[in-house]
Amino acid sequence: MGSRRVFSGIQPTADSFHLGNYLGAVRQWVDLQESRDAIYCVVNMHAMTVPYDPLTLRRRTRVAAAQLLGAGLDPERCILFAQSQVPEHAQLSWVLGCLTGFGEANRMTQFKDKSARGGSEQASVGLFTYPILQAADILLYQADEVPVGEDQRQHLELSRTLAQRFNHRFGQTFVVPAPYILSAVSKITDLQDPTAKMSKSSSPPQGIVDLLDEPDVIRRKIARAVTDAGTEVRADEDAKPGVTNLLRIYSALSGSPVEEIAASYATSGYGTFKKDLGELVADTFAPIRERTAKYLADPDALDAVLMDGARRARQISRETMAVVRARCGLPPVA
Ligand code: AQP
Repeated sequence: MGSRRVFSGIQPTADSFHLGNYLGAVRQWVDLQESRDAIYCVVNMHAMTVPYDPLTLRRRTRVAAAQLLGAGLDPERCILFAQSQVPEHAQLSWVLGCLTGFGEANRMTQFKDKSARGGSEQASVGLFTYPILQAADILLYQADEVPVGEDQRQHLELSRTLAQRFNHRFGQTFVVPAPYILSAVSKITDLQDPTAKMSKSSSPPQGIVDLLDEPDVIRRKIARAVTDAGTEVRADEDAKPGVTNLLRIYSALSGSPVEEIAASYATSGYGTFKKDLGELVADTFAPIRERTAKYLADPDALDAVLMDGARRARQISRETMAVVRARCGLPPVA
């Protein structure tokens, strides 16, 4: 038996990924390529579900791929491509959309949040059907596990439901994927509002640490992170959500347990703690930023990596879609 397969995607919706994307997803992607059959995707079609500019989307797709490579993805150890390069994603999405109830799709909280932000009349049908395209991304590759942050749990549950429904109606076809969510890093919060998720589209710039921020900017943002009343460095989700978020980040990047870190800053107060954390984040991101710049300096080579990944991905996705068509009563494609 081959190794278990993982699949995950990330949207090119900003000029940089942030600390939440890195700790919640990308770092797991890098680790998992060592032990799993790993397939990763820059989900540029998902980025079209909100208003966008074509040139910016093109640029950000490259920037996203460069950051993933800069963070440690290795095309020899995983498949990396852009979603739009593999047409089977959209094809399977249609099939799954025809199996999804309107009420079921309407219960997705991310759609509610994002459409409420832009005015629900303005929201696109693509934003509404986003989780169905996401299910297609995952099911096409028969993924066993999907490394994501906590915010994606509901979407993943829909992917599981759709896989089971298809299998039940048309015969065993899809692997039912399991979430791979590490609770310690699954919800990194906004530095300015520690009750909200750190988010590319809804956090203010001061609330986000970008992977590509200059070291000085990183140090400053962490130094200005909202901490809570008092001076004691200790984890307490309810009373000290800001400090708790910073402790989680510190722990994830240093490998030391939260309690040990809290104990070592017991007498020094927030200032020293935040200064050291700023250094730690800056030191972690600096080499990633440098490697990303190198990949971006040669866009042709970057495009070639994605194209090669897309070719390899298509060998799998074509096979899945051929089975899906046959099961659904659709003739083969020309
Ligand atoms: N704050 C977070 N903590 C932990 N994990 C997070 N992820 C996102 N934010 C956090 C995880 O990062 C992966 C890629 O996310 P995405 O870009 O595809 O979309 P998202 O979840 O919607 O992230 P954002 O930053 O909020 O982007 P926008 O604003 O564009 O929608 C996913 O695995 C996600 O769970």
